[in-house]
Amino acid sequence: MMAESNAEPVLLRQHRSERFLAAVGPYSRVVLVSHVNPDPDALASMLGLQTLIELRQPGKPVVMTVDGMIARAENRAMVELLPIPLIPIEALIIGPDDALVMVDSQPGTGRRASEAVTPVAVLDHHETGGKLEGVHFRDVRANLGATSTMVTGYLLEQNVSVSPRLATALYYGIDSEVSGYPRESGPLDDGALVWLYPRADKDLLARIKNPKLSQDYFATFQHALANAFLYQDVVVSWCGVVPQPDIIAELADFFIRFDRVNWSLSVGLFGNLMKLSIRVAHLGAHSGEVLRVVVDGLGTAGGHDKRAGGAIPLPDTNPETIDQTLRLIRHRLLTKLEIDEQKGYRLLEASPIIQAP
Ligand SMILES: [Mn+2]
Repeated sequence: MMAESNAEPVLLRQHRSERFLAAVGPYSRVVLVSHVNPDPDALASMLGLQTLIELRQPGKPVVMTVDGMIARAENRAMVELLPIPLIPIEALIIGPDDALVMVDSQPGTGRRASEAVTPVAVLDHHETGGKLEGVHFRDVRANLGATSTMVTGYLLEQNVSVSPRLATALYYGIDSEVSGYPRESGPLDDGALVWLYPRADKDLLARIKNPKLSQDYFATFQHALANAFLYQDVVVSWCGVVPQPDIIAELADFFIRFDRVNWSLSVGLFGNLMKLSIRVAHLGAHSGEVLRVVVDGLGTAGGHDKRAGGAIPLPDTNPETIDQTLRLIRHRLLTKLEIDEQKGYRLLEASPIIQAP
């Protein structure tokens, strides 16, 4: 395990969970926020902290919010089936009596729609360093696979009894973050998974993991497969206009499994945002750094070692604007990876279409 980076020995004698509760203690309400289009780790972390605060500081309202949308079908199933009541962040007025708690994200990383209020507490596991000045409580551990692992630790420290609903959420929050290969996780993540699994509702978990998918999901895969290009061990796929932004990450995950590639970049358009997702087949690639170079001056990016995401706001969505931006992104990525752009070719030939039966 990596050493603690910024912890002072005196503070370590107190549980993190106690320091967290002390930080939100003086406020009359807690507002939990996360990154745009929250993922299962963000959702489960909010649910866990809500349970913790409601038990230890009874009577205090704790609000869970959504910034953007619940995009992936799995995430929608999680929110609907558990359920997780969320309030759109733009519908809230955050005042001086509110403790803003940010999970699975850090201020000033471009992952949120608004940074108007400085959080009282930040819990995160991303390598993308944010602006943490003025943040009273910070628990940032990039050596962990999930924020849900931290929250599970807090619940254990505070002897909170974890319901099947919460255990299911936290288990899926961690599992969905660490199930890729190679794994970006540590013994604490595994310990949390082992502790949560017997407590989780396995039927509910199975329903969350296997939601029904709409036709546009398959159409996006078709588009991305038909518009995937190889440059040595890099595959760049253009997903077109996507029905929801998270599918771009799903396609990057899909293409990185191709046995001839080590880098996968998927790009798609959602509204006027060009969204990018990168995956690397090995650890030590610092893909977040690479993607930041790729979008420099155009947009924002960040993430983990072998997984990263970014977004570029386009002035318009004319085909020429899209085409120029795509070319620039591809050029920058291949230059950074020292790959000859001229040697690219289409991943698949057009497939024959049979007569409808
Ligand atoms: Mn996370």
